[in-house]
Amino acid sequence: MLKLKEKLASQIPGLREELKNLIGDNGDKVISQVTIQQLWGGMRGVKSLICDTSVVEPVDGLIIRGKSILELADRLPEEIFILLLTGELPTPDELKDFQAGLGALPPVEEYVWDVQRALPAGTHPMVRLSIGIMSLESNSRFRARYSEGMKKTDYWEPALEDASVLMHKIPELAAGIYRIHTGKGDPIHPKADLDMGANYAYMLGLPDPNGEFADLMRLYLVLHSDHEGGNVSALTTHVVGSALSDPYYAVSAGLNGLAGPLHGLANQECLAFVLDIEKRFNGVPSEKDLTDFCWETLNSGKVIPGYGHAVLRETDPRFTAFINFGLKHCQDSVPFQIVNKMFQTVPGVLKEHGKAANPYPNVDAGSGSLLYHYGLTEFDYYTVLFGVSRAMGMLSQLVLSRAMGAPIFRPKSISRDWVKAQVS
Ligand code: CMX
Repeated sequence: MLKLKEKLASQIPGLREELKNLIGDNGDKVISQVTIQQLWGGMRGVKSLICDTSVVEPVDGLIIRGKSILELADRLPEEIFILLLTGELPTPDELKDFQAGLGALPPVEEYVWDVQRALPAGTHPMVRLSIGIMSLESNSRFRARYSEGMKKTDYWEPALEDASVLMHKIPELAAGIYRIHTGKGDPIHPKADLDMGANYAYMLGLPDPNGEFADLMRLYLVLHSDHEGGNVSALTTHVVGSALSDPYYAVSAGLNGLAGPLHGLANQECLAFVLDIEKRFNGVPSEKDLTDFCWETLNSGKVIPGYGHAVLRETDPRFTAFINFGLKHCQDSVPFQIVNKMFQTVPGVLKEHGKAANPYPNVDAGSGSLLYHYGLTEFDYYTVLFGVSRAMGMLSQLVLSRAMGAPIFRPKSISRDWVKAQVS
């Protein structure tokens, strides 16, 4: 891990200098404006945040540090974390150093499992994950260093230490949560010689005779890792971190946002939708039956999960990556066939419905059918997988915010009366 710290230490002074000059030379230039519609419209499209780890383009989708997500689909999650942080994919040496550093960290403490076991059986796995991360907080180096008195320019160092510990512990925590929540047995400790995706698959304890499930886990962790700074979980993490609450508080808060059905929980809803279809039609429905089912859903006031997006206006390339994986490995799976059928049918229905700005699938539309195929059938757990991956984006954004000395977040709110007076 030393090489990652050294790389960041060598980059940060230049980045700070660049930022100082950018603001010094152009601080009063206007880059965005806010309409009244946007005020009440979730601030959609208002350029008011900085996020250097990734951007989301309406048509091309997720771009991490200049590289499209499809270009990165075969990489390891650890490589993506380093790319997010530094803007560069690691050399084999840098990767090895980082993996060895993570592997040398201690496992999740036993008391954390006691906390998990004490929770009632009906506790949602996302609640377990959030509580689990908070129960690890006593490890925070950021909080310890801050209370000792630390220079602002040093904040990023303990933030990186916390981020690394969380990168190491979250997969183990999440896998243990799966085993406790589903009654499958005690948590399984990580193996030091496995990469993050393979380790996560191993710790979940599901059979994986040919390593395909580990491949899926690597892909899953890569595809969900980051999605710029304005989505609910990234923004929440940023806001909480800006108060100098340590990364444990900030990531736990971000995950609470991810747990919402319009955000990360959509993946659990998607598979429920697919299985409803399978049950209703006793298999893969005809196009006509599926169209009628979608209209029934829309006419009852519900959304079609996995379709639409606040920024994307085309098929999400992350969905494409999952479909490609499914076509290679899961063609016999009925839920996967239904996902494919939906892909051919739902955009037409949503276009005719005329409300959704984007009638195409997002990342959540396909992933559940693949997990289901490999025996991960408890779909209330799916958002936890999303969270394990998204923690990489949250943590890298946090470290960079501390490195750049980001101030406490405090936009100005105005009252409805103020707006009325303004327009009258
Ligand atoms: N099915 C039915 N109606 C939809 C729809 C869908 N999949 N997507 C959007 N709409 C509707 C909205 O509900 C909204 O209706 P109202 O005007 O009646 O409120 C209208 O179309 C306009 O919405 P939009 O501008 O297209 O979408 P938003 O930016 O407001 O919301 C999102 C984006 C993702 C919340 C929305 O598309 C949605 O609810 N999709 C289904 C849930 C989902 O898949 N979420 C996962 C997103 C990815 C993630 O963050 O993890």
